Amino acid sequence: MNTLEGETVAVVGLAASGRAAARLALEKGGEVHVSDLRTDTATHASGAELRALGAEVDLGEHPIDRIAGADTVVVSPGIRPDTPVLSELRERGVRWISEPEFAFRFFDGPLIAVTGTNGKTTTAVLVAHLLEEDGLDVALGGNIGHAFGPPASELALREQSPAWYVVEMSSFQLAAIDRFKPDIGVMTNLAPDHLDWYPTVESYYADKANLFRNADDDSRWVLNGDDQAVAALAEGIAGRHFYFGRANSGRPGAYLDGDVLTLDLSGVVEPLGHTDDIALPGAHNLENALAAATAAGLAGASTGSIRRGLADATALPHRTEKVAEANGVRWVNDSKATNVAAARSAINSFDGALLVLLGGKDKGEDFSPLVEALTKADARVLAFGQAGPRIYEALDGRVPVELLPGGFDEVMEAAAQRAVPGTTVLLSPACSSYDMFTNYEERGARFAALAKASSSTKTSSPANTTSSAKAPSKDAER
Ligand code: UMA
Repeated sequence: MNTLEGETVAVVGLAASGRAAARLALEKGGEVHVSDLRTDTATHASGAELRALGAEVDLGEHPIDRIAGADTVVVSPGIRPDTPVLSELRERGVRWISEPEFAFRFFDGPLIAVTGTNGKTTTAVLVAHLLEEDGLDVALGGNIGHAFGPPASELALREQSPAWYVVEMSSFQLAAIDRFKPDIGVMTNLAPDHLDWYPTVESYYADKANLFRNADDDSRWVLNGDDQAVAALAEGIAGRHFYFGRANSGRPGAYLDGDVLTLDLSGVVEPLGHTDDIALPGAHNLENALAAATAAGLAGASTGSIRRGLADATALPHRTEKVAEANGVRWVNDSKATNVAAARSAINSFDGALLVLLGGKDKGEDFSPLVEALTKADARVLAFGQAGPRIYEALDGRVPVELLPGGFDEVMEAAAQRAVPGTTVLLSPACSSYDMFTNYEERGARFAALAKASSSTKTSSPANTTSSAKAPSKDAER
C-alpha cells in the first residue's frame, strides 16, 4: 500500500482542497505542513481540526523555506500562478502538484476524468448516475463543487475501493499534474474562459490539454466531435478516440439519429431513447447526455441502464433550472453559466419571449459573440454588475439592452416589471459572481428566492424591496 511514512508534505491553501489533501496526507503517514493567508474563523477552525490530527498549520503567512523544503508541495487550484508564494517557489525551482494529482496517487481503481469549458459538472454527475443505474459503486468528486461531491482527496480516503472514480477536472487542477492518468477521459467542449487568469485562450487550452498528458494505447478518450478546438488538442494523442455529436460522423461514439440518441461503440448501433425522453432541459444537455452515455458505455454500463439513467436524470441546480413559474412568466436559473459560450448555449435553448440577465464580475471576455444567439431568440437584455457597461457597449444598437447600475435585487425587480406573460426570464450571466456574491450558487439562490417571491405576488415585483431600478432605456423600448 502507498504510504507517505517519512515524507514531508506542504499543503498551500486551506479551503476545501487543502483541507482534504492535508487529511489524506496525514492518513497516509506524512509529516504535514499547511498554510493559508487567511485568518478568518472558518480557516482557523479547519486549522484547529488539522492540528488535532497532527499537522502543523500556519495562518496569515506562507513560510517559504518550510514549503520549499517539503518532499511534495500540494497547491489549491484557486491560487493564481502569479501570487508571491508560487512566484517564489518557481524562482527556487520547486515543482508543485495540484490536489487531484496528489489524490490520484492513492486511488485504487479505474478513473474517468471529465473536463471541458462547459457541461463538465452535468456530464460528470450523469456519468456517475448512469454507472450507478448499472449497479456500480461510484466515487464522484473533484472540481464539481461541494453540492455534488467532495474534493478528489476525500475520494482517496474511502475505505472501500469503488468500481469507478469519476472526477471533474478544471484547467487550474490540470495545470499542475504529473502522473494523473485517466482510463477514460472526457472533453465536453472548449471555449474562451478564465481570461482574467490566463494571458491567452491558447494558454487556457494548453492546461486543458494536460488531460492527455499521460496517454497510452490503453487510454480511451471521449471527445466532442463537433468542436474544432477539441479535435485540435486531441489530434495524434495515443489511445482510442470516441466522438459524441449532433450527427453520425461514422466514428465510434454517440450521436443523434434524427431525434434518437444513439450509441455505437464497436459497430453495434444501440438506440438510447428519443430526445423527448431525456429529462434534462435544453439542447446543450443532449450533448452532455451523449458524452456521458459514451463514457458509461465504455466503462461497461449496459444500454438498458444508460437508457433508464438518461430518462430519470434530473437537472442540476443553477444549470438552466426552472425555479418559478406564475402569471405566465417562467424564471430559469442558469447562474453557473459564467462564460459567454455557456450563456450562448442557454439562450439557444429557449423559445418564446426571452429576457436575459447578463453581468457579474468581468473576466475580460468579448461579449459580442452573444449577439447572434440573442438576435435569433429575439431576446431583450438587462446588463448589470461590474461587467454591465462592457456588455452594454457590446450589445447596444444590435440587441435591445438596458444597463442597470444598481444591485442584484434591483435587477430582479426590473426583470419582474419588464416580463409580460409568455416571457422566460433567464439568468445566464456569462460572468462570474464575485462582484456581488460569494459564488455562483449564492447568486442562483438569490435569483430563485426573488423569482419565487415575485411569482407569489400578483404585482410581480420580487421581494417588493426597492423601486429604484432605472426606467427602460431608448434601446430597450425599440
Ligand atoms: N490562498 C492562499 N495564498 C494565496 C492565495 C490564496 O493561502 O496566495 C488561499 C485562499 O485563502 C483559499 C485557498 O488558498 O483558502 C484557495 O482555495 P480555492 O480557491 O482553491 O478553493 P477550494 O475550496 O479548495 O475549491 C477548489 C475549487 N475552486 C477553484 O478552483 C477556484 C472548487 O471549484 C472545487 O470544487 C474544489 O477545489 C474541490 O476540488 C469551484 C470552481 O468554481 C466549484 N471552480 C472553477 C470552475 O468550475 O469554473 C475552476
